Amino acid sequence: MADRSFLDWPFFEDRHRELAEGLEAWASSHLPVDHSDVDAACKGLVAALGKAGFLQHSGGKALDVRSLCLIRETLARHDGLADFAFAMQGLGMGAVSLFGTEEQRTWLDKTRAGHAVSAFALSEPASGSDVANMTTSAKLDGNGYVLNGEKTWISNGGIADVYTVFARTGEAPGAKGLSAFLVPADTPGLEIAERIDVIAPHPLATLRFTDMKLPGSALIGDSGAGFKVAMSVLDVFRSTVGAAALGFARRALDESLKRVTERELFGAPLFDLQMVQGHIADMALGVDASALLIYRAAWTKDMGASRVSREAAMAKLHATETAQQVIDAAVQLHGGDGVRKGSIVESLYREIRALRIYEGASDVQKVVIARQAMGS
Ligand code: COS
Repeated sequence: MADRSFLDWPFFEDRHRELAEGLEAWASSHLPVDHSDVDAACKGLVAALGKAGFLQHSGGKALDVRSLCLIRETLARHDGLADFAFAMQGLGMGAVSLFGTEEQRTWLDKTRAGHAVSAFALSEPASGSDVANMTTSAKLDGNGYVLNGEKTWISNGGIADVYTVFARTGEAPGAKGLSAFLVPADTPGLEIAERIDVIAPHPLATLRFTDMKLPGSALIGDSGAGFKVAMSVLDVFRSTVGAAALGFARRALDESLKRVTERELFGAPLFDLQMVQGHIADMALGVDASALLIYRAAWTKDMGASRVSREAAMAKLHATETAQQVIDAAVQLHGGDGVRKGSIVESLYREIRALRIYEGASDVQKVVIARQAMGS
């Protein structure tokens, strides 16, 4: 059983502790699910998480980042795909939660009930980290817009019912000429150009927009404010990526504690070897340090900070990099079983890697932290 003592930290209120306990009980009896058909598994997870009420936390005017982090951490500990399904409902609707109109918020009712799947379409073939360089365009046409371009690495691409799409509207060059749009998947002009297979499979696609007509009411936030909309959403959700990494790391530590107790070497449990104790100590320290950074960032945002770029970047960077090391140590402690296809630590080893890349690669988090440290 993973360490739960962190729930007593002053970052949390009783409602967080109740949420964590309730979700733990639900996850213990519902997860993991069968991953052989990831599209069906994800849709099923969204429906189940919606029915159980947990998706109510994924969006809305009062996004509580501590709840988002606790949910991601818990789900990731039980099933990476369940974490993914929950996270994308939040990220996909993040712009609507923070900046949406009442009409746009009707989509939130569906995504929070688990009746619709959402996605966040920011990255492009030639601009991932460099958001301000995107080329997908939304040209003004009467009261509406015409959307053309390509988005790639889009999680839930192909199964989403609704996309938040960022495009160049051209009010100014670079970051000041982008806008965000709410695009239902059945809008004519959207094509799933490619489905992408990755080492920890989940629904992922390249989207192509060809002369797609959007009404003026599709605009989320102000025109020209798309970059700030995207960054504000990422400020909320980056800490939660760290929380998912923390969940994977806690599971790796748990599995390792079992392994070093049960497995004997040279006539005694593995744990009797001091080098093994060294691994366990490094893993436990890494887990607690990550948790402190994550819940510090989440608490800071929940207390009303307008920007938590530094805190969120530190949390994501530290937690994802540390989880990679913790999981690698877990694989080592499991010996051959650690690389056996289908074993828990083998799947954690595949699951963690993408978290150091998506929603801002580790290198980008360092840029954010350094600029914040310089006060710029
Ligand atoms: N909240 C609100 N405003 C923000 C902000 C934030 N978190 N971050 C930046 N801004 C504002 C800046 O203040 C600046 O506005 P002013 O010119 O009015 O001061 C504007 O946005 C441009 O910011 P900046 O000059 O820092 O932009 P850059 O093009 O240099 O981009 C990085 C900075 C690299 C940090 C940004 O592009 C980034 O986070 N990239 C990673 C994107 C990502 O996560 N991609 C993965 C896709 S999602 S899976």
